[in-house]
Formats: sequence, C-alpha cells, structure tokens
Amino acid sequence: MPLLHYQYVFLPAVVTLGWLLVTKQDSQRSRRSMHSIIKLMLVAALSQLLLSLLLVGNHLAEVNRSSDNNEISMKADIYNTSQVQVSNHYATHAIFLISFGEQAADSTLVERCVLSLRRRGQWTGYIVLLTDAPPSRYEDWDEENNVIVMHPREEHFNGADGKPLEFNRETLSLKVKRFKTYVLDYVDMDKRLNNIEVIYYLDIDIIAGNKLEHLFRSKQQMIESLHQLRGGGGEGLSTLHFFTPISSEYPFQSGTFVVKRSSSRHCLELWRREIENIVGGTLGMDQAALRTIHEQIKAGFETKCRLIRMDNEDFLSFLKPKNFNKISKLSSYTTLIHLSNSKFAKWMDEEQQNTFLHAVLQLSEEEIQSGKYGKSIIKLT
Ligand SMILES: [Mn+2]
Repeated sequence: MPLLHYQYVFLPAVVTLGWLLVTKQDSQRSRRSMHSIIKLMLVAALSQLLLSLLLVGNHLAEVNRSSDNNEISMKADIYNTSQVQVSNHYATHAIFLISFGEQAADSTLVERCVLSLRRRGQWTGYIVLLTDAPPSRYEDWDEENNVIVMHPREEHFNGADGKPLEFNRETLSLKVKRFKTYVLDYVDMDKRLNNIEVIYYLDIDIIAGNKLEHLFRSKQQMIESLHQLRGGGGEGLSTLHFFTPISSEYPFQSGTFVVKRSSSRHCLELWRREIENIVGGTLGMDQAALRTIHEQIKAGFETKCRLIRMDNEDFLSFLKPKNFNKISKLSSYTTLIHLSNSKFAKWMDEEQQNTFLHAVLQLSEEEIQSGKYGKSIIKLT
C-alpha cells in the first residue's frame, strides 16, 4: 500500500509542480530541459504503477489460496488424521473395493486397505465397498468414514441367460472377480456418487504407500485423451485403463484398473462375457479374459473398446521376495503397493513383513498392539 500512495499522491504532485514551474519559465532552453525531466518522471511513475498493480494481483491470489487451505484443513479435521488435505478430485473420483467370502470378512484386510488410503494415500473422498459380509460387519462405517458399503444383487450371480453361473474348483475365484465388471452398476445405485466420473478399482490386498492425488492427477490426461480425439475416431470409444503385470503372460494387471463412468461400460460388459466363457474351464484368471479381448481388438474384431496399459512408474509396485529387502528400506513408497498375499507372502520373512506393514500404515504403538490391522499373511481363496 505505501507504493500506491507514492503513485497517486507524491508523483502527480511533483509532476504538477514541475509543470507550473515550466510554464512560468521565460527561457526557451530551460523550458525544454524541464520538459525532458517531466517526461522521465512520468515514465517512472507509470512503471511504478504497473509494478504495484502486479504486486497487488499477487497478494490477492495469495489471500485466495490461503482461504482455500483453511477450508481444506477444516474438511480434513473430519477424518481426524493430521496432514490430510482434501484433493482436487474429491468430488469426481472414487475408490472401489470388493471383499467377498468368509475369510476376507474375518480378516482386517479391508480395514488395512482403507487405513492406508486415508493415511499414506491422503484420500478423503468416497470409498465404495462391495461386500457379501453380513451388514453388521461394516455397519458403523457409513457416513463417518465416507465409505459406502454395498451388497451384491442376487441377479448379478446369473449369467447372460439369467441362470446362476456354475463354477468349478479351478474357476471358483471368478465368481468374485466377475463382480469387478459391475463397478458402474453399483456406482449408479447410490445418489451420493452422482458426480463421480472416474473410479479406481483396487484389490483389497493393495495398500496406498503415497498420495493418491499424485496418481489421479498424473493419469487424468491419459484417461481423457482418447475421448477428446474429435473426428479422429475417439468419440463413442469405450476404455479401461490397467497397469502392467509382473508376468508378460498377460497384457494387463487386473488388481487395479480405472473406470471412466461415461465410457467404460461397453468394455466392462465385454470383460464379463469373456469371464463367463471361461467359468467351465480350468483357468480362474480374469486377466486371461482381458487377454482374449485384447487379441480381438488387435485382430480388428472388436472396434468399440480400447484396453489401455499404463506404465507402473512410481504408481504401483509389487512386493515379492526379490525386491522386498530393497522396498522395505525405502523412505518413500509408490502410490500403490500390491502385497500379493496369496502368491509371495509365504516366501518372505513374516516378522520383516509386519515391520514393513506397520511402517507403511504409520501405526502407533497402540494400533500395533491392538492387532486391528492384521498380520501380513492372510489366506484368501
Ligand atoms: Mn491382488
């Protein structure tokens, strides 16, 4: 503000005084030199004015920012976790989890996953939990935790012909995995999710090791890009985004994928049909169904769906014996950490795994003692 006074009061006064002096001068020569001085002063005054306007602009922007932050920290207080910031994607993004079966219900895998999403992930937005556990299992979760608990619809156990699907020992796991293809149907069932545009599905053996906002922001462009190719064939295309699996046997990792509400339905339905084609067989892999679709797309038989593979970069890592020592010593982790319970956990030292889990989950001594967040090794069907 002192700068402004200088502009509006002091400089005009000097200029006016100068002008009065000049008009009272007789000598042509001194009048000319006074003119140059006044011009110089005018230029100086104008540049000062511009500079101060810029400064005021900056100052206002900063005021806006800090009031945003106040709002953010007020919202964050609801979740009682310090340092949490409400992200830009709070209103448009949701996380979707599926927990089926008695073993999952008996375990605290969901609690562990959700805790990591809230703490390391700093995600305060909606988490949808689709579970066949009795309603009492997660009854105190709604509202308080911004977790929306849903239960499977009877008709979703049926195949395209309306009859219950029959799985065998090898393919029984597909009964649960097939529900991944219903993500949009469940999101559509709850009004609170009306504004959600992007849904990140996560297996419950995945935990967050870092801010989800980083992942959301980094992939936003990629998720939108195909649909923005106007006239370039992008319109009307259905997409699903996946990460890259450890094994090159399958083109996509199905433990986490991105669903775009406005466009993913067709791909999800294709995926469901392909899963149904393999339920009578010997392979319980939903990734195999994706591979088939991928091949159909490459061969030109499928033209409306695009399955897109994303690089894992610093967004996803898999904990396995080969890299466990390295990962457990890191001071910061990838956005998502896939713990691959069923496959690798038994090959790694249990005590070391627990120490690692406690560190990633940032458990207090009290929380560790409570045993609420489970052991590292949990048997899942
Ligand atoms: Mn998994």
